[in-house]
Amino acid sequence: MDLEARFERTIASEQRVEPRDWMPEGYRKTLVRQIAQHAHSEIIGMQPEGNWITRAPSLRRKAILLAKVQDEAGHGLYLYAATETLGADRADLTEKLITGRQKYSSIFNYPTPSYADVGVIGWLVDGAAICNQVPLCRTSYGPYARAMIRICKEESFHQRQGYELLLTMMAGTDAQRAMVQESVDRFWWPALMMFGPPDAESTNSEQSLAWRIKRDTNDELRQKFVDMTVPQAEKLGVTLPDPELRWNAERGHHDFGQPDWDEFWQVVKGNGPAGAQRLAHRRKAHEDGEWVREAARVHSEKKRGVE
Ligand code: BYC
Repeated sequence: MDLEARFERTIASEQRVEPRDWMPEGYRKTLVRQIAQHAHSEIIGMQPEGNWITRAPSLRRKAILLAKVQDEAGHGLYLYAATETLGADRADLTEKLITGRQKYSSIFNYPTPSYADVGVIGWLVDGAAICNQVPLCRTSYGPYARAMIRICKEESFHQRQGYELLLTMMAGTDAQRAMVQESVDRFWWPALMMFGPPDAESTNSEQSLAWRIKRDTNDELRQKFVDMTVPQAEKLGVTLPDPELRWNAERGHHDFGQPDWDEFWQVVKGNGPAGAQRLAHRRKAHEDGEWVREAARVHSEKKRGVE
């Protein structure tokens, strides 16, 4: 059978495309782009919360936060490994990240000045990540779909730890409740931006949906996230900072306002409030790790008997 027809049939019949299968070059490139951005997001995403590890208020909170941030490193590694099955080179992807030639999620360019941010990131950012990533367990490329299954299980632990931290803070003092509300006010709109631009401006969606790399549009997932989050906010006792937010019985969904899309594009271009700091930190970590890469290289040459 013609290779292209076989590929199309695999996609149409909900089978998975595997590394040794023939695939169109555009499909391979789109996957490397999306999976690399996702991997970079996990690795850069360690920084905003990592900021609080040394200052977590108890041993229990510190152990939970350490475990969560370590999980994110693991997610980055599974995802880089998935790009390698497509012929990408991890060192090259890292180089592209630290020189600003490849993107990572806009959300990680916002600072975390308050300890409540740890809870709010778990609740809203991991909550948004779950909405976006559960459908990716059914993405058409096998290694990516399988990596997403484990990632999603861990993300749901992350979301619960965030919500549990916020429930505890909301049952505390007025000052603690105010900290939570202030953090929700800062993170609500950036969390909505995580789903990407509105469908009309999403340049990649049409092709990615046709190839079943993406399973839902950006706006569909954003709506799902809002519908899921509103009752959680009510239970928690916080106000979501959107005057247009209300239940629409006719649609069976919440209506809500639009994020500031100019701000989104500025952040994506690298002009976010903590953008330069995040990349500088990642670049330094990479340079500081040079001796490890060098030692590993020499060790493997020794084992192969190369002088
Ligand atoms: N930030 O055509 P579109 C996590 C770019 S990790 C920055 O709709 P696509 C977590 C987009 O790349 C979160 N850039 O794109 C980790 C494209 O530019 P290029 C990351 C964005 O790919 C640690 C342009 O805008 N999750 O959750 O079809 C701790 C047009 O957009 C963003 C993933 O990566 C953004 N928010 O759809 C806690 C999930 N949005 O590349 C949590 C996998 C869009 O053409 N990725 N852009 O130059 C996806 O599902 C899709 O890539 C997206 C975007 C829905 C994000």
